Amino acid sequence: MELVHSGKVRELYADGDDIIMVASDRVSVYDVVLPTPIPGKGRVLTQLSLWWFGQLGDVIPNHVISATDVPSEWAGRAIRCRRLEMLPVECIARGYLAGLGLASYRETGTISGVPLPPGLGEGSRLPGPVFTPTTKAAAGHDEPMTFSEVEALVGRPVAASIRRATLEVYRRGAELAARRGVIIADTKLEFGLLPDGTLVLADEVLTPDSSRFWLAAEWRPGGPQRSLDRQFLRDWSAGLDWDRRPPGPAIPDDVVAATQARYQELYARITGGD
Ligand code: Q0Z
Repeated sequence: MELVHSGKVRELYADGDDIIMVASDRVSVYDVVLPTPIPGKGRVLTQLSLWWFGQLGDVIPNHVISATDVPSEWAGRAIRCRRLEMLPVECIARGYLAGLGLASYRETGTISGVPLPPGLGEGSRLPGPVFTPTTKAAAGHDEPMTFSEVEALVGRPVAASIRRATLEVYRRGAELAARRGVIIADTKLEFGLLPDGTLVLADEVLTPDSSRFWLAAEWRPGGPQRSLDRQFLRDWSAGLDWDRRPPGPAIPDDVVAATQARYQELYARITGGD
């Protein structure tokens, strides 16, 4: 199969008119891929994404063709998808202040041009979820876009549709996760178009590689929050003499096992299965 795109932790292949999205067991910390895989991570994230696509089927159509009709060596961690014309916008919804949203709020009191009330801090819940799109840079960093820039790029009707769909997917996902004690602070979605112009939800959905997950019981606004999946890796790597530049350090067995358990736990908690 033809390799179309290789990401930090995933690969995209073309198979005739379809594409096959394959999640690896690779993991990144502070944007650096570590040399040690987390066994089962690709499977857990793929299965979580599939579960969400199912839950969100009445919000928007998605790109999934089959979770099983994939080469056997990728069984469980690959999805056969409809090949779409992808929109050149990273669609981010934020319900809580963290990361780049926090940085923007501190500088301007706004995120993506949306004014926010004063007095919010790191980890604060926003009055309502906000659409904060960014460019899809081929290399380097994604840049924030205003909604007008999105309109100019994809046209007004599509811009309005992706904003509405992004916020609705986030609301539905956050509400479902909240019932199970998990906060989804923010999430990044990607959309594409079918040849007839139908808007389709693509890529991965509401996984810990595309979203920030916090345990509701541990939520303490006013400082950094513990990441449900990656905290073991962050805590361990913080104690190393590592400048956070590649190559990353090899992960010891006990940290691999703890991280593996967190991914498994997250899946079980959100889906109610195991
Ligand atoms: C997804 C990405 C990955 C690296 C393009 N259904 C689709 N049709 C056409 N293109 C895509 C999709 Cl999902 C598409 N990406 C993101 C995924 C590895 C980059 F697995 N880029």
